[in-house]
Amino acid sequence: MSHSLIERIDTVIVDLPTIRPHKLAMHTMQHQTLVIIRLHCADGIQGIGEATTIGGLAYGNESPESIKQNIDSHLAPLLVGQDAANVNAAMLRLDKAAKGNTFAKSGLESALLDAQGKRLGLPVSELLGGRVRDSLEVAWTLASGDTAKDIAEAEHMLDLRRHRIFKLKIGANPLEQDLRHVVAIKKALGDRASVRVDVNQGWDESQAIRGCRVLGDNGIDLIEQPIARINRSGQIRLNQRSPAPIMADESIESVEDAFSLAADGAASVFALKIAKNGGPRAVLRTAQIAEAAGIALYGGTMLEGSVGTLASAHAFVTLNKLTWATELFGPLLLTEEIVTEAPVYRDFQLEVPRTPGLGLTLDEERLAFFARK
Ligand code: MUC
Ligand code: MG
Repeated sequence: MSHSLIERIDTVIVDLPTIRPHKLAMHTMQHQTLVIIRLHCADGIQGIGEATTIGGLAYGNESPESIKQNIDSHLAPLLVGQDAANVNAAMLRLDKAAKGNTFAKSGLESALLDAQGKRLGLPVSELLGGRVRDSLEVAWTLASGDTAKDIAEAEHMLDLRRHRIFKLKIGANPLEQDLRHVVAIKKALGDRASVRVDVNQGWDESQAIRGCRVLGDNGIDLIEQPIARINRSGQIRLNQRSPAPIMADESIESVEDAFSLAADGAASVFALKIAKNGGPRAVLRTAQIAEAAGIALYGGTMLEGSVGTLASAHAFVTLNKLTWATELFGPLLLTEEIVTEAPVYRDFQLEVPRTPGLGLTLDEERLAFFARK
């Protein structure tokens, strides 16, 4: 009998404050909520994972509460008694019994990989085939909602040598106001920074035709999810006419979505997110579809804390080419940590640990303090 049988899976919801309000088209975050997963194995190994979304149900189909409930009631019972060392068989078992739920599955797959890495003494990146780099360039999102504040924040990040790529959250304000905001920030930063926007589906096609042209003509490097994910034909048209590249984010809710976007020619860049594909292994399947289709890659985030951020990072360091870098800054948006040693950000990069598993240890006291009662 295997010693690596799964004995128990615990989930806890953790609410952590953000350093400032973070304004997206669909929601303003005042805090972030993480679902932390602990997978206990018979050999004494504990794997940790995280399943995190943005703004309750404002962003995706799963909320922190539904993620916890679905793991506790449906997914964990399928895994208890199974061999934690066979990640493939465990994830196939979940996929066979449960549709969708990619956020919950991503947290569980991360925990299985963390456990197996600890068991074998290998970093998760090596379980995923091996890393081709040790660190990842990380963008910062300017989303205070105020142009002057955003410029000051960008200047501060450049001075610190922490970020030189900035993504601006737009789509909530009238189009012309948003365009003035972005162009003013690009003017202030000039060639010292790459400036991109994320519209989070906030425009209709008529607005996007003008928005993409003005932004492209004013030096904006990348336009993320300008229109609704369901408007596939509009995305195809925009991808053909926009002077700046179009990146798909919300349009990808599964590996199958990635395939059909690639087949339709609906984007020239994919935002890779472990939560939206079902885990670090699943997101690499989307990356492989993109690579085969000549679509460029960007390492995306659902603003996870340290656990989810490093689960993403271990997958992204295995990729040959990340043309548009990453946005794995989630832990830096939070005022508090629930791990003993926070991920290291230095010289515009996130360093990806070479220690076993994800390379993180939960701080049990901090976790208990911030856990939702
Ligand atoms: C998104 O839509 O990309 C990523 C960075 C950020 O500020 O928000 C997220 C979600
Ligand atoms: Mg986005």
